[in-house]
Amino acid sequence: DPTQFAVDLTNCDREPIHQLGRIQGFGFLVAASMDWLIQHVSANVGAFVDGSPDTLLGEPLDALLPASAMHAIRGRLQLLTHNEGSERLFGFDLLGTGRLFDVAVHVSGHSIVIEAEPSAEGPSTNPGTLVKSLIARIQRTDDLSGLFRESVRQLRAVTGFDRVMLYRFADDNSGEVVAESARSGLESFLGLHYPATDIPKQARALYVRNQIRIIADVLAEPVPIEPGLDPNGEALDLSLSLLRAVSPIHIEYLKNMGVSASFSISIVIDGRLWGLFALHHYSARHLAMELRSTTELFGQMISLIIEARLQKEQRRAEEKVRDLHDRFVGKIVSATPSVEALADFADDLRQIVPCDGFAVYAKGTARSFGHCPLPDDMPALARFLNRAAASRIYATDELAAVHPPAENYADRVAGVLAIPISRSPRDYLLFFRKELVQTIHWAGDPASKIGAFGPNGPRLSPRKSFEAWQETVRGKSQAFTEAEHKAAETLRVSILEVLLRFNEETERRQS
Ligand code: BLA
Repeated sequence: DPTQFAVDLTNCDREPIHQLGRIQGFGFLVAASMDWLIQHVSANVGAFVDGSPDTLLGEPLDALLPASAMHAIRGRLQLLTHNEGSERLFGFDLLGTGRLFDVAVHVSGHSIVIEAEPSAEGPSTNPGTLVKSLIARIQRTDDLSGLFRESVRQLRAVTGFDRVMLYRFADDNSGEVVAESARSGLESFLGLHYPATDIPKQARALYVRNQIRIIADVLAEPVPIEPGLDPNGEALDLSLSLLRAVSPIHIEYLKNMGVSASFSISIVIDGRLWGLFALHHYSARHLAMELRSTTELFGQMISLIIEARLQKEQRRAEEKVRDLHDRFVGKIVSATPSVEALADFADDLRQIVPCDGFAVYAKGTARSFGHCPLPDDMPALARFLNRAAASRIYATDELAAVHPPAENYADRVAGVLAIPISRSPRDYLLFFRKELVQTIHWAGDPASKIGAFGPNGPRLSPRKSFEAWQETVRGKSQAFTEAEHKAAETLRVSILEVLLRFNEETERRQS
């Protein structure tokens, strides 16, 4: 029985979070077979409709819903593509009683799933108008970080949550809070990193398919779906559900950080979970399904905008590096080019490949700038590179792992990119980076304000989680990107050409 899975810190990537057999009690769920017989209902159904699990299970759905609702639901189902996603009806008289519901319908396996929650009272802003004005404000920002800041600000204004964060995933699926808008007086999480395990892989996969999830009240008792297993022994798959109750381990995380309600919206780029908006509230908070759907649409539009901006930003960065490169080449051709003289252009070179330290190693001696190994450590590093870099660019974000003597200067250098610039003895331009964790600090109050932790202890808290991330990157620098590799390769070719031409001219003059 999947609902009996005992989850702890060691097995959370195997918890079947889409099949926990429970929903949140602010709405109810009815699942029917393809021939419209009721197969499952949530145990709280009696609070919303005239009936109970006992009287409803096995009955035809039209015993519960009027013909107008059956018609509308059939119509919505036809809008689904390959039975993926869910369709919605807002402010809909589902039961024919005059009471209005927001309704979501989707297909799960061999079931049609209908979820309903009472509609918000009072006038609501037209979703189209709202998204249009949100997007207009965001389009006016002129760079990515401005766009991130504006989007969290807008989401906070629209939802009223106490804190809105934009959480961006790195290639290793760890994440960083890249923008935050929070009610004053709250500790900031901006700039902090968390390990991949904080959002396990089945959750990340689920968030690509179903792009919003609310946890309206971490203290609310989840409501079981009855029966838990169908006659074939299977639990209803709630992947596309809007009412799904979430993993108890994540509830513990939220409680440990003092959060009472959470809402998150996926940012999916190229079919991958690029990041998510994480919204927190410090008391219970429910958002009407219509507003959740509006923010879901906002999430889809902002994903497209971020994708376009990332491409633009990348083009801009490439142009900038090309300009810097051309300027540098212009300067060395008019100087007296020699390998040693390259050190005079340290400032230009450091802009082309960003680093914390730079050195020119030529004819057995080094000229160093910033965070570098000591001169005595350089010859051993050069011998290591002679073996590693067969006249190619070599880069590592964890030098000590491949060259143990680097442990002696781990306090200054964790990663290096090396450009070989002559054959024998081999000379190098060296771009050093320091350990990443040294550059990121927890700025918050060191005394945790929360006294009690759940059964899994303090691990499920942002501070312990940040520490866990620090452990995963201990001894590593920021990795050298593909673009930086390319820039370095272009630099290598240009420098060799300039040096070669100069040597030829010198020889001609001498003969
Ligand atoms: C889900 N974990 C999540 C979600 C977030 C985080 C944003 C999405 C669900 C939501 O909307 O709340 C992580 N939240 C964070 C982080 C911060 C934050 C890092 O506010 C930092 C400020 N979580 C753990 C560990 C496990 C774990 C160690 O930290 C497992 C061992 C599990 N997290 C876990 C699970 C889910 C989750 C199972 C999925 C919840 C669900 O959708 O059912």
